[in-house]
Order: sequence, then structure tokens, then C-alpha cells
Amino acid sequence: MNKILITGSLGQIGSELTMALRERYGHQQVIATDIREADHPVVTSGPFETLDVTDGDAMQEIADRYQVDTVIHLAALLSAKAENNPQLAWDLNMNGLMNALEVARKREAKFFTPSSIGAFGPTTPKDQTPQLTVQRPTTMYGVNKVAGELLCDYYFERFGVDTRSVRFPGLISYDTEPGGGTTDYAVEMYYEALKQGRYTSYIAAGTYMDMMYMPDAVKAIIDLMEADPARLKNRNAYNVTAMSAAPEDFARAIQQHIPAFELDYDVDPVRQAIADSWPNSIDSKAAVNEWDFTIDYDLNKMTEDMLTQLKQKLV
Ligand code: AKB
Repeated sequence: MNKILITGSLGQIGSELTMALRERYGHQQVIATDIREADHPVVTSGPFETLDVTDGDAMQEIADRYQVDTVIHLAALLSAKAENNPQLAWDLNMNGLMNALEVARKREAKFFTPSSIGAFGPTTPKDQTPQLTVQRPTTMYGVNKVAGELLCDYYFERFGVDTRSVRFPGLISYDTEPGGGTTDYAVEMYYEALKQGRYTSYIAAGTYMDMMYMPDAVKAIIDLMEADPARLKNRNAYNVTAMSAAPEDFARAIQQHIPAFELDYDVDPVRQAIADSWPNSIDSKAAVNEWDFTIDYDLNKMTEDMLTQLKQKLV
């Protein structure tokens, strides 16, 4: 990876991945793009271009101008927003992905895009969901993710594009808030614990989903992209997880630092239905076996770091 193009670089993953890749490969080597500009080091610490990923010609022009050899495609609409506007989700998530794959094909570039636990559905085994299993999601986001996994496999088999992907769980981070996901409640809980000392969850008690702290997610992307291709059998996309947790588990972890913190519930039927259709916990053995996937943060270690970082951010 010498010249890396990132789409959605100001989003939740992109804002941290861009900075980590610039530290690792050099600031001029990572070309950040997003549909908007923002007051963020991603825009000022290296090359930045505005890009709407549904404009394939514009993406190709930027990739050619910078002579990129790696494409990391992150721009996407998350699950709850996609459910509110399924037509827009299809356009952005599928045509954006197709454009990014075409750029990778024409430039003979390496390719990464994230899939999600949203690629599973109600008929998937719920606990320790295997790498290879039933994938019949009931959300537009899930349909996009399964189609995306298949499209990435197709580009690898048909055109030899070196496509790689992981099925991310809910990602928890303090730099950039997620927008429009089902697992966002966990991030909101940390913010509200510090701001208000309380949080009202739109996801019901007892709803388990996989989660991961952003430093582990960034490490997973870099480790997978640097992995020996000869070891990669599953490619698109590997199950990865750090914990399986319900709202009350986050509350208990927060209460160890803020004893008066209170959690109550006002369940949103749309996002609850999405959460109920996803696994309780997934099995990441294939990622461990094929590219040595590891994590550094469990729920308690993540909670301690999140609260420390957010306290500094919120003063
Ligand atoms: C979402 O909730 O939509 C995302 C995801 C799990 O893919 N965080």
C-alpha cells in the first residue's frame, strides 16, 4: 500500500483510520475524500478532496491523479437511516461500491470495504454465528451488505481485484459520532453519562449485539490489508468482534466510574426490530486463523478509555 484513497474519510471509521494510515505510511500517501469538508485534521494533515461516491468519473479522476494503488471505500448509509430511505441507501451503498470497485479494477489496486453484522438476518443462528452461514437479512442495509460481499467476491474471482473485508459489529468511538446506525445507542450512552448522568436507551434491555472499540477496528483493517494473500480463504467478509453486550452491560461498566449513572428505556420499534434480526454474538475464528485477528479492548478497558477521552473532549 503506497498511495491509499479513502472515501467517507470524515465518518466514524474514516476520521480515525485516515489519521492512523497517515502515521503509518506517510501523510502525503493517504488521499482522504468525503462529500463534505469539515474542521478536522483529516482535511488539514494531508491531501483532501471532496467526492460524491455516486460520481464514478470523479472518483476515477482523483484515483488517477494521485496514482493510487489501494482503495478503502467507507462511504455508506448505516442501518437505521437506510431503513428510512431504502432507495437512497441502494443508490449510495451499491452504486458507490460499484464505482469504487471499478476504480480498483482499472488501477489494479488493493481494495477494502466494511461489511457488517447487518449482513445476517432472523434465520441466521443467533449465538456464536459462524463465518459461513445463512444470510437472509430483512433490512435494506443488510441487503446492501450481502450484495456487497458477493460483489467483492465477484471482482476477486472475475477480475483478480485483491478485495478484503470484515463484518464489523457496532463500533464505539469518541472522535466522530456514528450517524444513523442501530448500535449508536452505546456511543450515545457514554456521551450522556458524562453530560447528564443518565441515558434513555432506544434499544430494549436484554438485546445483545456485538461491539468493538475503534482502535481495535482500525487495527483489524490494517492487519487484514497487510496480511499474506495466500492465507486468505474467506476474504469477503470476515466476522470480527470484541464483545457481545446489552444496554445494561454498558450501564454497569459506566457505573464503575460514575456510580450515580442511571439507564432507562424508551424503545424505538424500528431500530429494535433491526437489532432483533441481528446475531447476539458472532464467531471470529476464521479471522484469527487466516490473519491473526486480535483485540486489545474488552468492555471494561474500553469504558475506562472512552470516559477518559470523552471527558477531555467535552470540557
Ligand atoms: C449500524 O448499526 O448500522 C452499524 C453496523 C452494525 O453496521 N453500526
